[in-house]
Amino acid sequence: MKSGKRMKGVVISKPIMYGNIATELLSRKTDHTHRWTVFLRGPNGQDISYFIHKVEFKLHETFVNNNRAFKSPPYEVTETGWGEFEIITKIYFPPASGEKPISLYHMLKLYPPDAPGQSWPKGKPVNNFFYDELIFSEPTEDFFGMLTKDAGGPEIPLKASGNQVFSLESEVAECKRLETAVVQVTGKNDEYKERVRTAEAEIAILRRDIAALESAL
Ligand code: SLL
Repeated sequence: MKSGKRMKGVVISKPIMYGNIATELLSRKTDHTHRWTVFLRGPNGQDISYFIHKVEFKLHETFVNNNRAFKSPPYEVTETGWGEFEIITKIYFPPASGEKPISLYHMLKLYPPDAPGQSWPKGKPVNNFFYDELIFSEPTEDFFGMLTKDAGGPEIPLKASGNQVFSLESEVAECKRLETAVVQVTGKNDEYKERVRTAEAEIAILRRDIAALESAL
């Protein structure tokens, strides 16, 4: 039986990985300088198609057929080209989900980051991809059924290896980095507040002195 009833208080998140890799073309027949692939996939290589209806990649208008749609994985476009631009990846969910499509904005990166004094090895791919999570708040009963259909197991591996750069371990390390940053920012904040307090006390003294001098005139 179909159920579009929303499940109160239920939140489900699904990890995704999206972005691009690019390699410089070493032999060029046209003005194209790079081969690149933009993709959306499970960060652990896991299937994500069971809760996705369609994925569209909107490329720059200079590309023929610049709106590329996929109803099944792999959700990716490989092209050659000469420039960087923003790619909109629009994810559609099954009609029964009642969910609106989600758009991800990604800057296609072809060139390596600037590292003074270091040269990028010829032919080494440039990676520019990200981990993210799709959050479904109060899904319909039908969509909940779809979202929980996978066999379970960790969504990302315990440790990073090879191409799998996002792991539970790197998540913990990232949390530690954030905690350290929070401590540093809080410390600086306290320090500046103390300086403001001292300065305000000095201003109060000076104001009193000025008032005393003015009344003595
Ligand atoms: C730039 N604002 O000027 C950007 C636009 C567009 C890149 C980049 C087309 C390839 C083709 C292509 O690479 N466009 O001709 O099929 O850098």
